[in-house]
Amino acid sequence: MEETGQINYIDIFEIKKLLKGSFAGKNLYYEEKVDSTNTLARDLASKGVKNGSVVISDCQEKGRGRNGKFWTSPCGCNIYMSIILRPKFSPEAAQGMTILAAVSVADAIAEVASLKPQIKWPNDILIDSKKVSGILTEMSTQNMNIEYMVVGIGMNVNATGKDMDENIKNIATSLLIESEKANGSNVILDRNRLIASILNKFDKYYEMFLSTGLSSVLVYYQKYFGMMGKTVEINVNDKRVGGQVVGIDSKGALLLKTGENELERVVSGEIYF
Ligand code: BT5
Repeated sequence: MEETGQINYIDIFEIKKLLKGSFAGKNLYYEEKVDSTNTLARDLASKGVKNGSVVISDCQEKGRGRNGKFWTSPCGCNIYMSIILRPKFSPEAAQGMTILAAVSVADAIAEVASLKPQIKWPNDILIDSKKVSGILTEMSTQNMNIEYMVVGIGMNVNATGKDMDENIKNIATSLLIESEKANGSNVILDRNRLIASILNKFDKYYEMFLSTGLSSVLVYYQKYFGMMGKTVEINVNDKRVGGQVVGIDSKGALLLKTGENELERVVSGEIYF
């Protein structure tokens, strides 16, 4: 950790030193500025870079969320990275990667920043009900097989209020803002440690997923899943579905109790509490 006022640079040699696993991040690509790490990762993946390669940038000019939404990506303070996967599993199982990334991010926040994150299915990490991280999973398929996947992770680390535009000011937070709230600390956080921690966790959960399936990862996910039993509304393809959250199934879909004996399985959507 470093004092406020100092910049914590992203240093891929430092990250490499901290990596424990042999998969995620073994090949690291770093660019000071990109349009979007997901776009660059897709480009590299289509040119054949290795399974487990990771693209990191210090800032993005066209950071993307889901369905054409934006991801605010100021320079010098946050994490923007994308993991390239070339899995053999079916496209149906792909949603599990968002679950893996979410639990990896939550673990890293707890480990490095000692904060208490919550996962808002499917792709948001919140602290104290505000969004600190988002995940954008994309894939390219050929003949019903996955050619490659890109798991993009954005995390607000040392951003302060002035780094956040009007659109997100009320809904977003950063690890630094939450550390100040929790324990008065204005010590900036080490992005290299956070990146390495996310990748180390991802390695662990990916191996678990390949050997025993998503159910074993969901055991860890439950720790951060703040929605069990809650009554929610969810937008599914412009349709609103209301119900009580009763779980997540083995493919990563949300299970909603919508009536006395009715269960709806939601593959993706936007939740409103
Ligand atoms: C997401 O989408 O949350 C996925 C975000 C993924 C970003 C990473 S960064 C690395 C990689 N490269 C990319 O180009 N993208 C990935 P979604 O659930 O659709 O949420 C988008 C919404 O989050 C926006 O409409 C805003 O309301 C809000 N938002 C935008 N920027 C934010 C930020 N920095 N912090 C918190 N919320 C933000």
